Amino acid sequence: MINDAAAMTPLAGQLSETLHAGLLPRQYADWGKRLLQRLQQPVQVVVIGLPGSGKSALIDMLLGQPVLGQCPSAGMTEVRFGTSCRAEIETADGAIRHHEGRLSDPSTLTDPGLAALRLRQELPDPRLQGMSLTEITLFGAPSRQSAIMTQAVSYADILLFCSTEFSAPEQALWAGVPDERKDHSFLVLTMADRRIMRGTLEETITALEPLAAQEFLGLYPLAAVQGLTAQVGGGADQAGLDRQLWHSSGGKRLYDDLVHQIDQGRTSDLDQAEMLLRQFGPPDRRKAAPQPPRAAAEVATRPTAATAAASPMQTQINEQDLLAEACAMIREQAERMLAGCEGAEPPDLACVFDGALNSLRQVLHSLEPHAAQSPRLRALKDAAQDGEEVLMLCQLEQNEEAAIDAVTVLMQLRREMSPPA
Ligand SMILES: Nc1nc2c(ncn2[C@@H]2O[C@H](COP(=O)(O)OP(=O)(O)OP(=O)(O)O)[C@@H](O)[C@H]2O)c(=O)[nH]1
Ligand SMILES: [Mg+2]
Repeated sequence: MINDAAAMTPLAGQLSETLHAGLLPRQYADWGKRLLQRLQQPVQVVVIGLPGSGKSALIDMLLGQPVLGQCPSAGMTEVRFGTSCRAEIETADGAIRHHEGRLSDPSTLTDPGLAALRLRQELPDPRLQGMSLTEITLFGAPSRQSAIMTQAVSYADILLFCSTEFSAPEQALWAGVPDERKDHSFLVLTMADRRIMRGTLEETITALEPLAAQEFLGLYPLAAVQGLTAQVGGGADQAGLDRQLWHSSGGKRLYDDLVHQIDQGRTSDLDQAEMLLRQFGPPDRRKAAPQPPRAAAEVATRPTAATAAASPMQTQINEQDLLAEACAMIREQAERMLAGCEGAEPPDLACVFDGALNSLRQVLHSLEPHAAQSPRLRALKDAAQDGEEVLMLCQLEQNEEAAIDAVTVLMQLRREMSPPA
């Protein structure tokens, strides 16, 4: 099956041309190739866990329809975008069978003894153009499970680890996952409704939360069956959603945070591609004006005196007012950044990188239309542009040292814009 939805965007096209023309220095070429690959395919979300841990139910809940249902287990089950609803079943002997419909249809796997190695489901769900969902089962002896985990980690952009208890052997398995993947992973405590019935949910959450905070983006108790019912049960609101149940099942929190994580990853990839093109792309692409904010991760740009003055009707502006406003905006953003990060342990580095980059872009946005007005404004605009690139490089490192560098770049620019004492 071909996923032909992933047509090349203009940005990916330019990156591809830059790579083919050999314009990227050797030390950036691998990074550029990996980036291009990521830009051309949907974000790979892998739902992983032991047999029967509730993976298929979670995927159905995310899709808002019973697509996998009780279909027999396979080593790997992919759900991705397609123009129609159809499934493909690959057996251990290499045979491939097609089915028009869903894997959950009772007629899909007619032979109960059939050992499916790999299942694929295509759905005309536009959300799947941005992400594909893959269920991977950790089966066999611990060494086999560990090998499956390693493969899954190399394949996944985001991991959802499903477990009803996150037992010691599961913890040992997860310990081998590289930190950069852990930073993009969710621990889903599945079948939470059963724990509620037994009265053990609270104590389990208390016991697991510190570990989850260290090893994952967070702990997500989930009653997936109820989360699906909230969407298909003919609920109260206009869209047929039972908001109360969607919320209380844990579905809403997991879904919203997953979408946010996907958006963040996408934004970071686009930023990196843009930076590479600005540095090394074709001459007409280099140092081009920054793009307007693209994604939810970027704060909305408030119209200010400075940005309002960017209208072509009003080309002259009081330089001091413009710079004073830019300085005030950096201070305001820095306070917001500090408030957002306060108390976060470990420190919320993404908040620092996003905040610093957004501030810098707003400054650039306000300076650019007036850069020709004076040598000082032109020099400051160039400094902001260089700062933007340094910040993007800092973002790649994602460590505390880089976060300090990011804030330093911002403060340096603010100092340069301040009136002489
Ligand atoms: N009560 C309750 N049952 C659930 C929940 N999630 C899954 N189940 C049930 O648990 C059983 C296993 O769930 P699946 O989603 O098939 O688990 P799986 O991890 O995909 O299983 P394999 O693919 O066989 O490894 C099924 O009978 C589900 O209906 C839940 O949140 N609450
Ligand atoms: Mg399953």
